[in-house]
Amino acid sequence: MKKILLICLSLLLALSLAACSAQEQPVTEPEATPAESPAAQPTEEPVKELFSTISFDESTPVTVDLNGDGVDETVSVTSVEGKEEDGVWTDSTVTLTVTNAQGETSEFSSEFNYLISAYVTDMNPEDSAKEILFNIDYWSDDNEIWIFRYDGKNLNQLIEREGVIKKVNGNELTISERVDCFGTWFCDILYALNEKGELNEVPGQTRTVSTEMNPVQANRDVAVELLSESGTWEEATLAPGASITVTGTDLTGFVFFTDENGTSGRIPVTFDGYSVKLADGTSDYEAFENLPYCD
Ligand SMILES: [Ca+2]
Ligand SMILES: [Ca+2]
Repeated sequence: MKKILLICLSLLLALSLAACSAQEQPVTEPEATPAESPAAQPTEEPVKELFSTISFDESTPVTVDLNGDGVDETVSVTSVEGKEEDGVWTDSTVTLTVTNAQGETSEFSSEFNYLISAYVTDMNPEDSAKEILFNIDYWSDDNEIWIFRYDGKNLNQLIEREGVIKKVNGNELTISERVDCFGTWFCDILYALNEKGELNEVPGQTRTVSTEMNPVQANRDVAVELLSESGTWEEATLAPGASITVTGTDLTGFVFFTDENGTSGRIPVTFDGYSVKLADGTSDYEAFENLPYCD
């Protein structure tokens, strides 16, 4: 009987030990899980990833699928400096080349001074095409922008226009453009490319201008509007000798500034081509001191 009792006790002990070890196992398993979890993470990433704009130049050609057929093309740019040979001048050229997988090339080339910038971007994520932006300085700030698409064989031009590309963000481009306003030569304007391949100004923006003559000084009474604390524009007058810092324009009806106290203000103007007229009919050159003439 004692023997049977001993056997029973031994069995109970063995069972309880087995139960203990069985309970311990789940504790060790979760410890192994964190080490495996990084491999499981990619399934949680977003399905669609937006194309990021690529900047390229002569030293860094780009390999990218331009026309969405799943096969990469190579986009490159080369410059050849103009030279004199036997009394004959050859102009400088900058050439944009797309080479497809078959080695066929499509080029855009012209006589320009130097490359400012070149990008591959995706201005419409809904279609398979990507766009090439090509910005050249022709001569002494005569800047030209082209936008191309590639169809697998040829570069097709969407846009040719003046300006310097300052920023590319999807279908939006910030372009520095020539403007003659309070002694500044350029202002930055935001454009958006639509699905038809047209570049339009983004409405309701203030174009940033930076005049080297800031602050500028009034030499007569100038009708302005100052932004009140309640957010309304109130009529005011700049006295002769008052200094303002010109900050921007909407290129339609106002030039914006801050005054000596840091108050925001705007001057009602009319734009006649590139020139600016104040409310009393005088030009910005007549009403303010030492503004340089711009072309
Ligand atoms: Ca392709
Ligand atoms: Ca696209």
